[in-house]
Amino acid sequence: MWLAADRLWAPSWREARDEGKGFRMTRSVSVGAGVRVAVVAAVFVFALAMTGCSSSSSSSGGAITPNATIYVQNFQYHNVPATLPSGIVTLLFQNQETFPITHEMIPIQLPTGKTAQDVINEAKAKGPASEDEWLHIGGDFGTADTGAGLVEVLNLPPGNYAFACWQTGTQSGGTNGPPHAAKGMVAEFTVS
Ligand SMILES: [Cu+2]
Repeated sequence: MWLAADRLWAPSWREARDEGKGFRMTRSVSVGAGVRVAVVAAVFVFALAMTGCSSSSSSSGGAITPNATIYVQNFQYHNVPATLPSGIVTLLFQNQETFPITHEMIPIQLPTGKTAQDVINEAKAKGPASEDEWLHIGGDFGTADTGAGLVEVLNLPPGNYAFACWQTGTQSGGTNGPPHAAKGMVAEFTVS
């Protein structure tokens, strides 16, 4: 059942991303098909919960209870846990800007010795293309416009990671500003 939903739904999701950033190369760590399906299924269930059935409080589908709710305001992530447990973690990412803009929360691995500041510096120096310098963990979960949110399900081994946003929208409505990572939209976290 979820496999069918994956086939129907995932391609249009990826196409939408490709249209937004045609040059972007997806370079994600290969996770098991089961995890990939679980991620898609989790987002799918969340989407269903957000778009309908609001009167059904006793749904048998099982509501998602995130381990943490992270939100973005003023091009900064807020409430990013300093440490997350290894294993499967569910995070709700919400765009709570006061102006219309698109954000994302892409998990990347930080190589030994690298910090969020390095991600910021590379984004300043190389622009959106700097995204491909970092190993994407768990893939590209898509974007959230102001007022919207999405669920990310991660299965991470111990290590150092960061969330970052390479979207290029500006507060005044432009589309080709610096990647938000260059404005400091990067947050480190540790998995132990
Ligand atoms: Cu952003």
